Parts: sequence; structure tokens; C-alpha cells
Amino acid sequence: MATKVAIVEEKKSDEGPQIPIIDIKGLDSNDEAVRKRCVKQMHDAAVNWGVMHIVGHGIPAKLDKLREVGTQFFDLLVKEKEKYAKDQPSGMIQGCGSKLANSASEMVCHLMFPENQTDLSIWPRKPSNYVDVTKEFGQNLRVMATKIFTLLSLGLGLPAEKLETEAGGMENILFQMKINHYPKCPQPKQALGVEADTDVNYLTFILHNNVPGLQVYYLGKWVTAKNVPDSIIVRIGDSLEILSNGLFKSVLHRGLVNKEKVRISWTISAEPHKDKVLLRPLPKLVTKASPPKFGLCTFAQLVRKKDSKIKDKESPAPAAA
Ligand code: AKG
Repeated sequence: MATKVAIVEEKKSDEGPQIPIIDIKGLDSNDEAVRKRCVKQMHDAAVNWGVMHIVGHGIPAKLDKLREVGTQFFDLLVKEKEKYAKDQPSGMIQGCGSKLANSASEMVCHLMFPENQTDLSIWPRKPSNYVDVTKEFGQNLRVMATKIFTLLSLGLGLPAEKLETEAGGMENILFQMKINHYPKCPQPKQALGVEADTDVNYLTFILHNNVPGLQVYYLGKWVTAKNVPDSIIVRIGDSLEILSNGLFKSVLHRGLVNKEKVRISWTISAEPHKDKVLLRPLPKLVTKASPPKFGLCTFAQLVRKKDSKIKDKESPAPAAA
């Protein structure tokens, strides 16, 4: 039976602009006007917001199952979870650990797709159906990701498959699963679950246990993502902003903790292989009127550049001689 999670009452959720909701069933419609409307809605959301709620994806039952096994994993005793502890000194970045802004938080990470590159030995073994449920969800999510790339590609005036192919296709777009577990926080205003940042990847797919906390920055204000039944939130990241020559917005976001409820979120990052994909504005989007806004780089180079910018910001200014 699926775990039922109470929805925390959202205050002021109807005030001001809200993250757009896009029903992607429209892509498969026989009616051309419906398909065109769906493409336009997706394009406008990617350009103006860089984030959207996706509904009509056809996998609601899988979301409940995924929430159930993830929640059960975090209910395990610490000793059991330590079996999956990240081995950071050895460079192993998958596993279970605590690297969020709020150190009481925990997370578990592992590659989910392509399946031939995953290492099942580091996926949680408990609950016993974790692997099957997560694998099945991954296969469904991969299909949905193609639909999103297709809609975005058509919205840019490109052939349907162009954007995903340029992004690395089935082999070189990696899907990394991360489950964040944020304990209740008596002083939520003093702590952030995830600090404000943009994603460095192409797309992030997010679901949570119906406890709101994700905020995105829109027109000078933080907007909280409301609970939209059965939706998967999709955020645009820096790598897709580059391919679109700056047309799509890599959205600034942060994650809040909750005073009364444990918050769990599942984020699946779709990102380029670290050195097999060259990121650069797609040639069709570069014109005299719209020169390239970004240079050529691999994902590994982009990540390094971003990390060093963050470090520069954090390190104190050198003392005057
Ligand atoms: C992240 O882990 O990158 C997030 O943005 C988490 C979002 C959330 O907890 O809702």
C-alpha cells in the first residue's frame, strides 16, 4: 500500500504569480492546435520561469511507490543507512551522506539511467523493493524526459529530436537520483535545506512528500512551489540555458525546511556526460542579431568553473600587503 502523506496547509499559495502547470498529454493529441498550444506553453514557461509543474505524464501510481520506498529507507536505523555512506575522500559521490546546508539533513544519491552504467551495489537494498520500484520509475521518467526535450525543441523551431540528440541522447544524458531528507526544524527561518543556486545540469525533475519547501526566484520575489496533485516539477539548468543560447532560463531556487513536518524530496538530475558532450549554443540559434552568449565547454569544465566561482565568493579577500 502506498504511504499516504498529509498535505501541509499552504499559506498565501494563491497570491501572486504561480509556477505554470503544463499538461504534456497535449503533445500526443491528434489535434494540431492542441499540440501547438502545448509546445507554446512549454516554451513560454522555459523562457519566463525556467520551472514548471508537469501533469498528464501518465505515471502517477509510480510516484506514490517511489515516495513509499524512499521514505522507508530514511526510516531505517542509522547503522543500516551507514552501509551506503558516501566515501568522499576516495571520490565516490554516490551513496548516503549529509552535505546539505542544514547538516542534520541526509541524502542518498545514485545514478539511475542509462541502466548499463548504473552500479546497483550502491543502491539501497532496504526496503527490498527499492531497486525494482526505482528502476521502473527511472524507465518511465526517461520516456517523460524525451517528451520534455521534444516540446522544448519544437518550441525553438528545431526538429522534434534535435535538442535531445545534441544534449547527448540515450547514451550520454545521465540521470542522477538524489533523495533529500530534511528533519523538522524548530526555527525554519534560520535554516535552509538547500542554499540558493541554479542547477548546472540540463533538467531537474522533482517530487516531494507534499510538504512544500521548494522556492524559485521570479521577478524579484521567492515563489513557493505549491502542491499540484501528481505533478512532477521540472527545472531548467545552466547546460540547457547554454544550448538555447540564453533563451531558456536557468532558474535560481532554494529549499526550505519545515517546522512541523519532515520534508523529503526526490530530485533527478538529467545532465551531460562529463566529457563526451560539447556544450555550446545550438548553431541554429546563433544569428547576427543573437550572437553566441557562451563559449564551448564540457560538462566537467562547466562544473569546475562554477565551483571555482563559488569558492572565490566564499574565500575572504586577500589582506593588503
Ligand atoms: C536540490 O536538492 O537541488 C533541490 O533543489 C531540492 C529541492 C527540494 O527539496 O524541494
